[in-house]
Amino acid sequence: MGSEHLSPRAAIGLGSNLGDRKRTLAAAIAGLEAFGEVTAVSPLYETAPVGGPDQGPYLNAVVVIATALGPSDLLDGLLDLERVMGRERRERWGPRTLDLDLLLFGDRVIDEPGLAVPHPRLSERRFVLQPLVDAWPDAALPDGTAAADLLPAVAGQEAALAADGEWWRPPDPARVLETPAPRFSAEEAADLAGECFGISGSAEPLVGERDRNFRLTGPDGRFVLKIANRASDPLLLDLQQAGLEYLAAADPGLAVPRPVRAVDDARVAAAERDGGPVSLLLQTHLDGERLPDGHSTPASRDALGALLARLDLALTGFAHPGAVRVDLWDVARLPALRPWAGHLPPERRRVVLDEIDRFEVEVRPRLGASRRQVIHSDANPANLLTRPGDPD
Ligand code: A4P
Ligand code: MG
Repeated sequence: MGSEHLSPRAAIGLGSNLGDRKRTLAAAIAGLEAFGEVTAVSPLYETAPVGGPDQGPYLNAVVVIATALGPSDLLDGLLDLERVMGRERRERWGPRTLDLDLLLFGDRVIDEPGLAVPHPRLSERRFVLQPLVDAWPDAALPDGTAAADLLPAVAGQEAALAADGEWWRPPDPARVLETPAPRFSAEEAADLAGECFGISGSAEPLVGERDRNFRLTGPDGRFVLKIANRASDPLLLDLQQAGLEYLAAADPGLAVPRPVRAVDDARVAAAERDGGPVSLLLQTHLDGERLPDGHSTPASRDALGALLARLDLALTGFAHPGAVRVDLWDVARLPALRPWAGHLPPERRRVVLDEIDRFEVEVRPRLGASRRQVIHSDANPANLLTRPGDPD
């Protein structure tokens, strides 16, 4: 909370009326944490659309952050976040997966091309004012008008409480590691592949960390069937397959698995077994050998660097509502690991905590204003295949 004195408080309005609205807004809040410290989140309101064409109801909320970014860097960050989460810009005031508006920035008045603060339509809209006052009861416009005093004039606009309290807290990211991979035999896997993907063949188990994986071999070729961990977020499963579809179109020559759609054209197939839901992904099988443990030569590092560069280039422009998520592996969320430092011996703990402090002061403010895109960052040897007999 100490940073509140040092950093201006900014209020950000969030809106969504397409897709899984609540999930999108919760993920957006996880994304906002890159720009500063989230100090308050309003309840969630379902609101009737204001202006624009005929469209579905919105979910709206307001987030308050203490940020070291300047207002135009913050706005750039918000626009980037909208983009990577798959916002389509079609028409003004039209339906959208995610809209992020900078409502207030301390007591600043800004009137520049592309940035007006306070947000020009703030005082006319209950879908903004109500959650703003909930999250920041003494919020005021730069001229001193209390936001709460503007509420009676908009009381006629529809806004129904959709969720209060902790609606935005993401599921515990450690849960998927603690939930064992689902148990299925090879016969059951082959059976599921036929039912969900119309593919016949024999199945043999593969190793997997969180999911239950099988290699399928049959008349249609070789595939990898992944039976997802029950704790997996469905949006993230969809993200994996959507990313592979994007790669297939952007760089068809890239040696990555190709996703296969289910018989009902879903990216992630859904079935039921033992009274519970099962989510399945199917991808083409890549032939190759695992990189031998510890193998690292100039040639192999060079090849890996080139592959990753090509992969990330091909992912340029890829957007998906699941693209922002809370993950223990996300370097941008380093400070979230602080509580775990207690498990380290004292001398190493000091080094780690100092590094986290340095990250908060020096890296995080710059990171927030940097451009972002989805990239692949887990090229560890267990995730790589090489040409048989040629680990370079
Ligand atoms: N821009 C300038 N100032 C700001 C600011 N303070 N915050 C520029 C955010 N953006 C700002 O925005 C267009 C441009 O505005 C941005 O590129 C930025 O440079 P946009 O989001 O692409 O366009 P838009 O959202 O379609 O238009 P606009 O005018 O921003 O619409 P609003 O005011 O955001 O309204 N009804 C309900 N119930 N709930 C809603 O959330 N939202 C809208 C959109 C309409 N009706 C709604 C809701
Ligand atoms: Mg907007």
